[in-house]
Amino acid sequence: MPTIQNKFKDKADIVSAEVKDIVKNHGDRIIGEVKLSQIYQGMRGITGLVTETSLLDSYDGIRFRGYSIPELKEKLPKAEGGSEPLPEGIFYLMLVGELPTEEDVQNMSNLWQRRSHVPNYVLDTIEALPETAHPMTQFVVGIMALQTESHFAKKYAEGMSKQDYWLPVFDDAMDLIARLPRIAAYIYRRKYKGGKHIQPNGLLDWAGNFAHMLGYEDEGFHELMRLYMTIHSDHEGGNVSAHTTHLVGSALSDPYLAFAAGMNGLAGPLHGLANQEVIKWIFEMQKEIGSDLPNKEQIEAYVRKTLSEGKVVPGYGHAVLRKTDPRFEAQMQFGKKHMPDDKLVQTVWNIYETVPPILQSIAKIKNPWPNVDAHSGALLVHYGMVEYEFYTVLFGVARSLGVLASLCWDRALGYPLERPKSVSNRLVKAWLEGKEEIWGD
Ligand code: HAX
Repeated sequence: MPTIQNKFKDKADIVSAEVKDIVKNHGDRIIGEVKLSQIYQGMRGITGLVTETSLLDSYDGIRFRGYSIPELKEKLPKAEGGSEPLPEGIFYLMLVGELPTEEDVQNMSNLWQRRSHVPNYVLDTIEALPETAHPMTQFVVGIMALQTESHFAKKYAEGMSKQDYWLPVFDDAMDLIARLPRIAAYIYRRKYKGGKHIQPNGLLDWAGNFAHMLGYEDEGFHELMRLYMTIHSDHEGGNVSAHTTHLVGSALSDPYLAFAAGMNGLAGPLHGLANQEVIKWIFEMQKEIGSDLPNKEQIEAYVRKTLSEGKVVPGYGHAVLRKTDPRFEAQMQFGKKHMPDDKLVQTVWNIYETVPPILQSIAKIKNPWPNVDAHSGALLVHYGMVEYEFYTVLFGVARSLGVLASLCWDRALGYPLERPKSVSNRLVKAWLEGKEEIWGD
């Protein structure tokens, strides 16, 4: 049986030949036009990247290698007795483009298990930070400390052919994914559980072991982690964390440097930090209203107050999606199955009934529907994980699967340094007055 590394390389060689052919024979085809408003407004809708692992449709939502989340829930291998997909499976699918067998997933689990050792100096580096440091800061510092382990950085320094870049990048990606749960769990136990750390359990799957190291032995929480890691893994290439990882990687910065950069982007409140903001906002609403199950009128009044203060309603809206995020729906289904009577979860559902009509009435808001972050916190709180500042770290561990699979593809396909053209306001004004050409070199 070919190793995962050989299987990836075989696939990549085929795609690499296809890409060369596309660029050679069709490179002059025009696929869109760019409006001035788009370059001022976050480049929305400009197609500028190729990403293999997943594709986002505004109405259909995310598809991983063509498979929707409901399809993956059915088709990906599960843990024994479980019903949620194992994240090892989605990584395999994103990396090689084929659904894995049970054996493929077991092999991936074993491979990550073997690569999971985190050197003590990494933990010592985290310890050097004040406990009060945000968990995302501790996470990025941990990743950066681990960078000394980079195969790519070492091989590049020794001198390496471009043809060989993919292999040490692949090794770094696998090492990083294997080690992130330990780093994340270490930060959680350090910050919130008095430094009482829990040793890994080599018999568990990647997400199950992560849940175990965090200190949660409830099988429901293990199932939640498997689902959470799977649905948060990727969201095509243009989102801030994926794009940043790709961009920094394009400078041949090694996977540790590139992934840490992506995580700094995930730590922004308009991106991954929204998951902590949602729960914080709901807790504040409960406190102000004086009820742990506010009714819809109370929720509506609180939403209007949030908007009147010039703040965003966290967990709602999206740069690409124009309907309820299928990742929100997957979490809602999990809630209905495991905790239908939980008041916080019910509050999330009541917010879902209340917020969209309000946001729909505001013309400038393009998407009034909930995104992935609107639901995740309430499920975590149900199992006792109330420390919402930690939530984005969970997202970060999950996001490693997609962005690092993509980084392997970037190097295997030989994608070059990313360097879009920018213009100045002065040039735009001169161009509008017909005084200068905007198309420079
Ligand atoms: N509440 C209030 N106002 C909102 C809003 C919301 N939930 N969503 C959008 N708007 C506002 C924008 O702030 C913007 O206002 P200005 O023109 O005054 O700046 C206007 O509506 C147009 O925005 P848009 O075109 O609809 O949306 P964008 O593509 O610019 O932004 C965001 C998308 C996700 C950043 C935005 O919807 C938002 O801030 N949502 C709340 C934060 C959030 O949930 N982020 C997580 C997104 C998913 C994700 O990446 N998870 O990791």
